[in-house]
Amino acid sequence: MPELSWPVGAVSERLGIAAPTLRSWDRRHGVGPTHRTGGNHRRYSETDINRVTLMARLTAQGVPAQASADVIASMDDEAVERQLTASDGDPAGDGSAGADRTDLGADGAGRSAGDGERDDTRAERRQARRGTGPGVAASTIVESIVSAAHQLDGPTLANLYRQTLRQREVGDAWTHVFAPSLRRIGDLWEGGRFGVESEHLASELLQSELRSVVRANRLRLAGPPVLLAGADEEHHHLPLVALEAELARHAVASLFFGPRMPTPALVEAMRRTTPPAVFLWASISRRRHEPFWTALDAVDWPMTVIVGGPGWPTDVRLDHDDIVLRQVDDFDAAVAALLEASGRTR
Ligand code: B12
Repeated sequence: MPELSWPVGAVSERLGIAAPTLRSWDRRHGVGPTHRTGGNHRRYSETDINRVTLMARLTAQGVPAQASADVIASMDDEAVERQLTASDGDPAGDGSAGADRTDLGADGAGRSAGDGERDDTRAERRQARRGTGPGVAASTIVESIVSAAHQLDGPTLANLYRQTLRQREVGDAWTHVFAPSLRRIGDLWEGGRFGVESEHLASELLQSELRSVVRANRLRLAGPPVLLAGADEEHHHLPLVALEAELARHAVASLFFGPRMPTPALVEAMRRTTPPAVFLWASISRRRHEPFWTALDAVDWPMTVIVGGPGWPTDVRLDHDDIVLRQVDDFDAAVAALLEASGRTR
């Protein structure tokens, strides 16, 4: 039996998307029917309709039309279907259904103007959202972030980061969206398919959006600050920025020293502030003889030293009367250790 196919008007009615928008997605972005009649009229199959439905969800999330179309073009029919099923049952697609999230509709869509999307009114977006579900899976946002970084599309990247932070708490955003995006970007760079300029842009904009969470909470910060630093000679420090933001959400003050913190300077800062905890990040493998451990001899108050990141050996040990050393493997464990050392609970 031949597959049923639908004209534009019927698709428009079924999905609640204006017919001119459907035509524009087809003409400008290649998301449309794979068949036309002899008279050149569009006819959408069920798989075409799935693609249009995903397009509606992505653009309603604030992903610009071309970036959405690029993501969709990179997926086969089964991946599109899986994506739709995931976001039907769970808008985030990662089991976090029901989490507090802000409606992303029209205000997140600023970048799409100028490419034919102006005819998408806010009402149409709302309609599209109602007809097709409220959200998209984390994996699709990751794809969009990677694609925007690749195209050096700064405004879209910033928008995707911002919208993600509006929808998700920092830890959730980091673990399910930002860290997977960074790992993808790192792998693509390693494989020679991504320039370091994309990596820099993706990192800088992410820092700036995470810092806005810190700024928004700065008046609530209380208690003695914990110290956050990158080990000496370590250039990576995004996990520290994410930790700073999450701690700020918990009203825990921190002193942020950034990457490449010289060991003597870190120990001097510890001596001067006697913090309850220090978190030290390392992405790149540490030396055999870590000078930090010896430098900790200067500490004579009870405190916790927490190390995290793939650069640390798995068996770090410290023999010190006043210091509890903890090694953590993920973001949540780092936050829990820092909150505990600061006398807070989640
Ligand atoms: C962004 C980035 C940069 C930026 C850093 C910007 C910044 N402000 O931080 C720049 C461009 C400066 C940079 C430079 C370099 N980079 Co770089 N970079 C990255 C990238 C893409 C993300 C880094 C990041 O934040 N990772 C953090 C999270 C997302 O990843 P992860 O650590 O693997 O996560 C694991 C755990 O740590 C845990 N986890 C995740 N999140 C969190 C959070 C917390 C708190 C905890 C405790 C655990 C945790 O989960 C994962 C385990 O499954 C990574 C790719 C990658 N896979 O990390 C490469 C990567 C780390 N870089 C790499 C390299 C080689 C370099 C350079 C040496 C390149 C060069 N030749 O100059 C220099 C570093 C110089 C130095 N001495 O440090 C390699 C490292 C390989 C290695 N192990 O040695 C990577 C892995 C890329 C790759 N695939 O090859 N980089």
